[in-house]
Amino acid sequence: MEDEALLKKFQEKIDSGIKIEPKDWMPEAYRKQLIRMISQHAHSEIVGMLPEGNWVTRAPSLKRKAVLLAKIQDEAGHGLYLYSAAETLGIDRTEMLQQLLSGKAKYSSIFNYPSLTWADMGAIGWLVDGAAIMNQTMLAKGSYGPYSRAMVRICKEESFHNRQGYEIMHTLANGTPEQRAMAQDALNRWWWSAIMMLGPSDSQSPNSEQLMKWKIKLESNDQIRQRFIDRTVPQAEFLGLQIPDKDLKFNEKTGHYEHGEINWKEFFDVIAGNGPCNKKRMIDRINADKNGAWVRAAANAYAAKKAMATA
Ligand code: FAQ
Repeated sequence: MEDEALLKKFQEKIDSGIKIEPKDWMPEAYRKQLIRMISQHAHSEIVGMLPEGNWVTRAPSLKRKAVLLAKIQDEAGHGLYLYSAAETLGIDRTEMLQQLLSGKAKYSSIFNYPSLTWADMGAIGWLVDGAAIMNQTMLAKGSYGPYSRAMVRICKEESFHNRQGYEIMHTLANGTPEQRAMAQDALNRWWWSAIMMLGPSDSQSPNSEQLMKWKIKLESNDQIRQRFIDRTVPQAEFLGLQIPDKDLKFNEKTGHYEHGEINWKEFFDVIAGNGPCNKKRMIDRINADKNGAWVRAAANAYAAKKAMATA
């Protein structure tokens, strides 16, 4: 009975737009869903550094290199905000990282595709950050205080990432025929995976209903996907590039673009670990963890020594 009364009060709070804070009562399932989502999101940020890291040493100019480095460092920062937000729910970041490194935890499907040319740095910023922003501006209005506040800050930085990607695409699309071909090739390879990273279609999304009731998510995967497509197609047109979807058409009545069939088999294969780069991404993260062990040990030793000195 007590639980039912608490649940009712909890739902009323959410329905009236009051944020849930770490020390507030919350159903165990709400806490677990948030840990699942926030930790997957944090892992995505740090695994997401890898495809771009591939081009740091081969950026076409010092300026491009500096901007790319800044973007990659931002992603590490996003990981930190998100691990911290998850920790407010009673899980330790060491445990979350262990779940990632053991292959138990998920991270975004999109980062299991290779970054083959410099134009991919443009396509990732334009399409991947573009899709991420579309989702995250919605998550920034979500019911859990620490996650929604982290999202506000992350979205500001993602906007810069999105612009830098579009600017790279714009430069290439207005460059030599070879550069233009590189831009088109990158769009061809990243379009469908960017569409898919927004999650399975609503009919195949087991978590959405409960997440929307709790206002962790305010819109469904398909709603966000539609908004992303509606916003991105005119941007491709402005670049003079072709979206690789022969069935894409604008519906005058609805005011939305209709798209071709999405290859959900590919999506589920990728999240099951069988994408082109899943194994490489895990090996790279495991090595990064091993190579960073001495830094963590030194930082902990320094903190312990400082604590003893002030005790
Ligand atoms: N990849 O029931 P739903 C970024 C899983 S950040 C892998 O619909 P939900 C920034 C899902 O976990 C990108 N798995 O799930 C950046 C569930 O499995 P589970 C990351 C996926 O939670 C840019 C199952 O499928 N953003 O890009 C994916 O309601 C450039 C059923 O799905 C976030 O994580 C996927 N794409 O909706 C960084 C945002 N989609 O856990 C570097 C926060 C679904 O039950 C460079 N997360 N699954 O075993 C979300 O908004 C949601 O979790 C969704 C999925 C929308 C991703």
